[in-house]
Amino acid sequence: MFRGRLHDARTATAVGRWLGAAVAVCFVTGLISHYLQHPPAWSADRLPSRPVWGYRLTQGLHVATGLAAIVLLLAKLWAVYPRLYVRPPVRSVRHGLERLSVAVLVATAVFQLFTGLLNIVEWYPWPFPFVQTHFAVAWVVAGSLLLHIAVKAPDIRAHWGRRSAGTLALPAEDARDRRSLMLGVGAAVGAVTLTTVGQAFTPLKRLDLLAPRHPDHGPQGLPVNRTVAAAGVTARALRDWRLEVLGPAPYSLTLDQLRSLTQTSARLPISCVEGWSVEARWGGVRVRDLVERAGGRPGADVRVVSLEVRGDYRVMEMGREYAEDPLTLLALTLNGRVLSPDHGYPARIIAPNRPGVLQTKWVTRLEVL
Ligand SMILES: Nc1nc2c(c(=O)[nH]1)N[C@H]1C(S)=C(S)[C@@H](COP(=O)(O)O)O[C@H]1N2
Ligand SMILES: [Mo]
Repeated sequence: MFRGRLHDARTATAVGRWLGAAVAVCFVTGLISHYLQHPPAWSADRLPSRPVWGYRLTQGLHVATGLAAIVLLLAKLWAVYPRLYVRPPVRSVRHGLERLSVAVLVATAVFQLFTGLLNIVEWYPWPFPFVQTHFAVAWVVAGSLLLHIAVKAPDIRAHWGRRSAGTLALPAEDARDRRSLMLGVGAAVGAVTLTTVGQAFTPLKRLDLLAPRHPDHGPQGLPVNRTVAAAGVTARALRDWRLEVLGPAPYSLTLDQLRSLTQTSARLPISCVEGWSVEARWGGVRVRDLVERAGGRPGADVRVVSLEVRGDYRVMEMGREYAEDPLTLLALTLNGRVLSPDHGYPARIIAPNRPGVLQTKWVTRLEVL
C-alpha cells in the first residue's frame, strides 16, 4: 500500500555506499585510537611516536566521519523504512534471519553514533563505561554491516552504476528526484562537516560553530577537559610540589631545580579523543633525560603519576617509543608562558602522536620501570 517514492534499492545503494565509506573510515580510525590508548602488552613498546600529527589526523577523521555518518544513517533509514511494514513480517527462516541481522545492524549503528555524539560533548547519561562499550559494539556494527553487504550484494551490484540493470526497472522520473535527494544529503553532510571539523582542522576554525569545542577557547588559548578544580588538585598540594623520579637511582627535584636542567622546546598538538585538537609550543625537560638521570636503562618504560586525587587518567604508562623520543617532554611552559593550573601546572606530559587522555597533567612522579 505504500506509495512514497525513492524508497527503493537504488536510493538505498546511493546513500549506502557513502554511509559504508564513512563507517569504514570511522571503524579503522577508532581501532587506531583504541589501540594507541589501550595497547595490548606485546605492542606497548612498538607504538609509533611519529608522525607527530598522526593521532590528530586519525582522531579528527574518526569524529568527522562519525558525525557525517549520523546524517547518512538518517537518510538511509528514511530510504528503507517502509520495509518495517512488510507483511507477513517473516516469510521464511532465511528472511527471518536476514531481518534479524538488519535489526542488529540498525540498533548497534544507532547506539554507536548516539554514544559517540554524546561522548564528544562529554555527557554520559548511562550506567555503562563508554570506552569499553563503544569499542565492543564497534565490532558488532562491523560484523553485521559486512553480513548486510554480503546479503545485499546482488541489489548493490544491480544499482551501483549510472545505467545498471536494476535502474531500468525503476520509474525514469524518479531519477531527477533522487539526484536532488542526494544533493540535499550531500549538502547536509557538508554543512555538518564544515561547522564542526574546525575543532581539529584549525584552518577552518572560524567555521567551527557547532562543535562542542573551539580550538582557541580556554586558558592560554587552548581548551581544557578536566580543570584543576575538577581534578581535586589543591593550592596546598601545588605549594608543596616536588617531582619524584623513581628508578635505580631515585631523586626528587623542586620546580626551580627542574627549570635549571636543559630545556627543550617542541611544537606538538594535543589531540583529544573527543575530536578537538590544537598545536602549541611546549617547553620543558626531556623525559628521557629524567629517566637517564635516575639510572634507567635505555628503552625503559615509564609510569607517570599525577597529583590528581581520583580519575581514570591519574596514572599513565608510556612505552619505549614515547619514553625515548626526544620530543616527549615533561612540559613546564605552553607557548612561552608558565603552564596555567588548568593545563597542568607545574608540570605535564606532552608526547608526539598520542591521545590527549595520555598527556597527563599535574605530574608529581615518574617511575622508571
Ligand atoms: N591528570 C590528568 N591529566 C589529564 C587529564 C585528566 O583527566 N587528568 N585529561 C586529559 C585529556 S582527556 C586531555 S584531552 C588533555 C587536555 O589537556 P589540556 O586541558 O591542557 O588542553 O589532558 C589530559 N591530561
Ligand atoms: Mo581528552
